[in-house]
Amino acid sequence: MTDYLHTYFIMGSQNCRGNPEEVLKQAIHGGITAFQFREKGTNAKSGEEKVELGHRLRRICKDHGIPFFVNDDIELVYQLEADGVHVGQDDRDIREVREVFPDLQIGLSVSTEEELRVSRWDLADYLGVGPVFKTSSKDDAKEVIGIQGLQAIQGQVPLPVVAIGGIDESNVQAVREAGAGVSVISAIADSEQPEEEVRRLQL
Ligand code: TZP
Ligand code: MG
Repeated sequence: MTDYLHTYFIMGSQNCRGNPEEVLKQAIHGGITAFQFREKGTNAKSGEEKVELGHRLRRICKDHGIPFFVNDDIELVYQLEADGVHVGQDDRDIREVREVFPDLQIGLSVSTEEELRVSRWDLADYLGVGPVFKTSSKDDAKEVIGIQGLQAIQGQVPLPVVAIGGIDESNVQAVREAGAGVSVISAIADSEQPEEEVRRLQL
């Protein structure tokens, strides 16, 4: 597994119990290995507000040497000078994204073997696979695939995989045992103690 995928924190202001910058700082102190800015869905910021928050979070990551990814928004990748971008099946085509960003890290979401088959996963640096468990953080989440579904996809591609969806301290061990990286929104962003929560995910 690629090192930065070990504990990959994803969030936008809409996911946070506290101030997003504070949540991110605490998560970094707890030991996250990458961050993705995903300002999306109900109550998400847009326009200038989104860009400004992005700049502040980007700065925090830079100061701490944490790779900074942007979800989906190509323009924002430029504006924030992100280290990478994550795209879903319904977002920008990964061929286009790879063409504009030949040197950035690119992540691609995959939830089924069928999606994998029709995807240009060979253009990605890693796959985000899930939802492995039930999630409330994505309105249009696909069906839960379980650890078995995760392993089925892992077995088919020579790419590092980060698992997503409903991962918390109660089930993280199974994901670690499968050899996948762990990505998390709510277990950290909606925690009263983000730093401690990150530590509890470090099996
Ligand atoms: N893609 C599949 S599930 C999911 C995304 C973005 C949300 C994961 O959030 P949580 O709170 O860790 O279940
Ligand atoms: Mg997307």
